Amino acid sequence: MAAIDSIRAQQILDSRGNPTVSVAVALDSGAGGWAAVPSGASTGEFEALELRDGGEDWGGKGVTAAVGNVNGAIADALRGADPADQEALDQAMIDLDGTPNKGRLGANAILGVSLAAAKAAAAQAASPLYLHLAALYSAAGGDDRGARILPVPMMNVLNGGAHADNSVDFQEFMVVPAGAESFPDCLRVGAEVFHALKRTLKHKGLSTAGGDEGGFAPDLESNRAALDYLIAAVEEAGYAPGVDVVIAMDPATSELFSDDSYELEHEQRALSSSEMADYWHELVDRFPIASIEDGMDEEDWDGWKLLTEKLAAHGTQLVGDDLFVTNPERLRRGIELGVGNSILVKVNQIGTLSETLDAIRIAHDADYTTVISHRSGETEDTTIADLAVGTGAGQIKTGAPSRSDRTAKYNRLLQIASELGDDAEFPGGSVFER
Ligand code: 2PG
Ligand code: MG
Repeated sequence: MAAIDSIRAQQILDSRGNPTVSVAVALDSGAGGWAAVPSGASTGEFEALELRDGGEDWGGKGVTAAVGNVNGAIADALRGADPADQEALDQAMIDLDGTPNKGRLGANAILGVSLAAAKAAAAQAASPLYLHLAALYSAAGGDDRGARILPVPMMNVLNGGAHADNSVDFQEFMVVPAGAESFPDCLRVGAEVFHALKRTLKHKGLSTAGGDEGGFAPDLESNRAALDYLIAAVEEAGYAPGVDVVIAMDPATSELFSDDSYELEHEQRALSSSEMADYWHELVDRFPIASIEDGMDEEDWDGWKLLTEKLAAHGTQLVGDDLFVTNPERLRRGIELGVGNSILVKVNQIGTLSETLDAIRIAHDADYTTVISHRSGETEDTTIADLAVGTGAGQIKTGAPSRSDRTAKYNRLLQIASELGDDAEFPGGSVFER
């Protein structure tokens, strides 16, 4: 058995120019693994804690304390441990932290080690990461989906909300080329639509400057206008909306909710939960929207229930992000209440790989779909691509087909697709069927 020899963290930059944690785990065999931690902007209230230094430097966003926790307490605790026993490593860090939200050592410190250790273990076994993650997932009781399903991507081509400085309230307008036959084909269609959208916006004299996730961030008069532009771009690229390409949205409404109402600032109106549910109903009637994420606030469980009942007949995928925060407990509560039918999975919301795999397993067992997701602040780390294939999640959300922090994940999936060759499966639109 190879054992952990050293764990070294360091502060690096994320895609927004903010500090984040990277970790290198070295084994006594000479094998090793490296990981970097992502960071959100529209973070859910119930996420595990991202430890930031505060103070003057880096606008208070330094992570030297988190780095120190890895190089000190965590490295001391895990030296000599078996990197292949992911659950034991993660549990040791959870125990060492001792808080419910990883607030003492920092979820950013813990996650960096959790992911880097998994990569070291994969390297030691000379196994591609997605196969190693598939083995961990099945050892944790996950359903065996064969580690050959390439995920259907949600590509965020038009950015608003907390991810852009424009006049669009909703955060993400995504194209999903669900009619494609394979992952590489799907990516090509998404990129073609992305370029067509640029031409369409330019033609109208609108800005083609970018938002945090690589999509465009024009000033528009309404959220509906954003959907109109998406449809126009799909057509301009030569595809049929609703057949070749469907739409997914993440309005991130927890960011818009205050005093019991949803404030659509740029449309100058506020909606109650029931009006918000009607609003979504109208939109799915009018546009080929296959998926809505965080259509209600993270604590508006009644609103969520109403939305789920209203849109169930339409077969709309209703994804809980801020609602579930990749947290097995919150997900279980949602399943019991019949709230949503899908979970967004972000490794840094919960802070360990083991708990992430738990959340995916619970979702699959309850027939909830799973969407593995990036954060708006990303790095070159591509772990989520392997996680999507390893767990057979079926869907991934990792931004526009633009900017290296986003394309790194798509490019990793292309690599996996070519490695799998004829064994690769691509679910296309069937991924939304339950
Ligand atoms: C989201 C994410 C990723 P952030 O809300 O789904 O797109 O954004 O990382 O800012 O929370
Ligand atoms: Mg979200």
